[in-house]
Amino acid sequence: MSMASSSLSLLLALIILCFSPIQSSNTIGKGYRLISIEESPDGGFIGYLQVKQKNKIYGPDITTLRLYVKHETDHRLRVHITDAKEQRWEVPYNLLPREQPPPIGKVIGKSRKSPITVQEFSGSELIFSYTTDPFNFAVKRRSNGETLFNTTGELVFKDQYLEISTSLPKEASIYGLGENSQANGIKLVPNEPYTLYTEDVSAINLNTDLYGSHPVYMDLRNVGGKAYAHAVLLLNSNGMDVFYRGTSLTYKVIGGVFDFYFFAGPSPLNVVDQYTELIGRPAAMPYWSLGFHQCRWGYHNLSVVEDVVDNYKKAKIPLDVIWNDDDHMDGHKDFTLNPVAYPRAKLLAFLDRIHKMGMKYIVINDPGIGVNASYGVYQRAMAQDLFIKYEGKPFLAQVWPGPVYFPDFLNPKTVAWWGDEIRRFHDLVPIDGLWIDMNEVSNFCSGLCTIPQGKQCPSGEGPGWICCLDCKNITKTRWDDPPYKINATGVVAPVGFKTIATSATHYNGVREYDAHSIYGFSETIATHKALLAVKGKRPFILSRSTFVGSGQYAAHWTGDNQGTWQSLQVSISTMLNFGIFGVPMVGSDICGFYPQPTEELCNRWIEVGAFYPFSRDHANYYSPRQELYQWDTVAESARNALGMRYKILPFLYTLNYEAHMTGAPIARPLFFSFPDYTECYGLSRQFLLGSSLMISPVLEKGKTEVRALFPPGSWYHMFDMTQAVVSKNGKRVTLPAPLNFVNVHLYQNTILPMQRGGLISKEARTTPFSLVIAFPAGASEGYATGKLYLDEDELPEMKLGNGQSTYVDFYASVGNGSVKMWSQVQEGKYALSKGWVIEKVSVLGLKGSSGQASDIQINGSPMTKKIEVSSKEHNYVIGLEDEGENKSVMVEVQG
Ligand code: MIG
Repeated sequence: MSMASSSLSLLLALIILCFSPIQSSNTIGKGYRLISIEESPDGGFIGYLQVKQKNKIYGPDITTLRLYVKHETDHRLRVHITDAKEQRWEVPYNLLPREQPPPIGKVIGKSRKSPITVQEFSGSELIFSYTTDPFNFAVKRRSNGETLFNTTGELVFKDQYLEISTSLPKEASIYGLGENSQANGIKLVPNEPYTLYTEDVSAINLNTDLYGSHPVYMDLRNVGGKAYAHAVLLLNSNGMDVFYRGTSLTYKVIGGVFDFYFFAGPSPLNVVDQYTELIGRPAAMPYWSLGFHQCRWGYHNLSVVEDVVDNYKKAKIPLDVIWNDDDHMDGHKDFTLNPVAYPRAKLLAFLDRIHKMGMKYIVINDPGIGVNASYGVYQRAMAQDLFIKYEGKPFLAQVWPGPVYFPDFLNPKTVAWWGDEIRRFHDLVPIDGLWIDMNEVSNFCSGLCTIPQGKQCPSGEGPGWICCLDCKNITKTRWDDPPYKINATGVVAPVGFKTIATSATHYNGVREYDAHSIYGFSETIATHKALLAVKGKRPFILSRSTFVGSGQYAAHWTGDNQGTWQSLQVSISTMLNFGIFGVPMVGSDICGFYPQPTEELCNRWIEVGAFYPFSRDHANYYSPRQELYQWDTVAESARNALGMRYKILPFLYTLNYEAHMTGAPIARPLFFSFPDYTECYGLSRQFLLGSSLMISPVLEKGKTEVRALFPPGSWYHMFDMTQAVVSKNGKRVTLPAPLNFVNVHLYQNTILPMQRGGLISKEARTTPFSLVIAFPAGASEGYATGKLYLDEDELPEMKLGNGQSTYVDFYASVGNGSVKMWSQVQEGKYALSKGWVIEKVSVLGLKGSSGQASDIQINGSPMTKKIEVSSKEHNYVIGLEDEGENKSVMVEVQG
């Protein structure tokens, strides 16, 4: 981590700030008084806070708190508040590596004798200031003086209840705080509680806490026509309610510490860069994972799976990955094969066949390990005592296999055992990735259960998901029944409901109460480690539960949605939020998980889903079949939309690289590219891939037009590049959108690398490239840029400099009657060795008719078509590189 700003922050600036008197919004206490503050040797500041007046509401106050403030980088400020005397639970530093605050209990530096009135100290772009009595703090942006965070009211800090509020200007647009299905779109709506606690609650439940916990928000403000974005993370894994009231935000947290990180931005892309610098960069994804995936719960045997693959081929719909839900398992037990429905020899032959074509195979895996004395996986875990415990015994729960115990992934031995089980399973079935489900963690029962005497608990679907164990209420400790009740599941459901009892214990005495929301995260890390070791390749993991940092290891799908238009709409918001959460590889079950989509809906869904970063059709056990070839119209829409996806795979892969390097989301809200354009701040029915490819889908029944917002500039129609929308100041345009057709537009100033496409990404990848150069329509002067990253995509690392990757920056300009294009190539040898060529260059937007070029020559040869430079003689080698200047002119077009 950078220590760059620490010396700056040593310069204590004594500036008097006037805090306006603040009306207290809580009635829980009188807050804290700052009694001392001094520099800490690591360049931060340490202060002590004394409670002003004790009370017993939600438990006794913690008398003395320690405040630790540090400018960790020029753009990141940390404010950490904890008990001054006792170590409290924090998100484990081994799971989410980051700087550690100085240990508590030690007074560092000299105590300041003189009373402190109001002080400010600063480093970098974020200025921290505070008042002493009551203690409050504020964070300001240096460059424009804006107050970003300004605690109001009185701080509350009890063992099981922490409360803090900040005021917000009315004009702030707030995004994030999930996982949550936001019916109102990406921009948070005031007066909704945002509850964060991982829950197995179907994603069709709107505005309620779902599978993941991401206590981070982005705040976008337009100050005098210029946009500024910043983000605030409260790094805390305990359950919490965040109340957003439009002009304030209140956190009510049931444990842990206040560990705030402020990220200065100022652009949305800067924010995600700074955020993922802290929490971990999004995972490198193998190329094939950007292809299309087909899954379903209820592929009853291998022949069905084989049939699905064949039908995709017949329908000429692209397919890269075929999945199994738990149907392949024996009695729903992890790491097993059903010998009748999925005989191993046949499965291996099938995998051999599809692997040869370049296709991949992924199966599901649940954390619950069947309690079954003859089950090796169980035996080996029992032998090492690896399960989460309650009153000294493994905590009994029920999931698909019937009675189960949950592995405790906070125990390093569990991580090793899990790795070994994955290795054993991989020896049995050479899977290409893992899908980890039910890891919130989900339990069909609540409470303290035993296996009923003389009764067999059924496994599997149907009755299998009704709790059959004998259960009684847990003896209520304050962990099972905390004084403040978060709004878990949106209904009054206590913590511990249909999950592990919150008084259960993990490794080292850690309480489930604290670690609940990192269960899936800890399993994800263990799974990633295992797959990497077993396969030696870039792992692909799909996880339902996520936490801050999960994106470094896994992709995410948005859980159990419905085959409804609303679920289709909501999928866009959730996807865009996960981009902000640092989990850019995300998508929803295409055509809906249950009960079943209409043919029309499935058409529209694949037209959106073809542009999800993670694109997978998945359905429930009880739903009718919904593979894309099941309806002729859907098959056609799929060929159109996925056909386009497979042509832009090199672009998507480059976006994955960008995400991995800088945290930039693959799918982005429009405000990422047009932050000054306030019209798009709440836009949730359109989205961008990268900075300039805009998807404007139909999201309503019966519509054959779409009214889409076009931010200022020229937008070229991807399915007919002679068409352009020229938007001078930003406008809404009604576009035709027949059933089989989705509107996708490319923004000016872009060079888009494409290939010919294909039915499997492995093949599509070997085809020649084309470049689309989009200038502002009709401009006499203009420029365009683009980039392309290529590598050996199954190598664990995605980076330049290993001899197996190439990076190209493309540039083009138009001016003085001529179009020039050139490129800058890094590590060109790899691309050259692969023989990749550019077969076609299309130039859009040249003067003349609407967005079309005329009389253009390329290296002296006249163009045959109007807008396309297309000639066999012009095979431009991407890797062409002038070693000396590291730059090569690839093509010159004369206007
Ligand atoms: O209790 O494995 O969200 O995608 O098909 C349901 C069966 C368990 C939930 C997942 C869903 C999956 C299903 N699982």
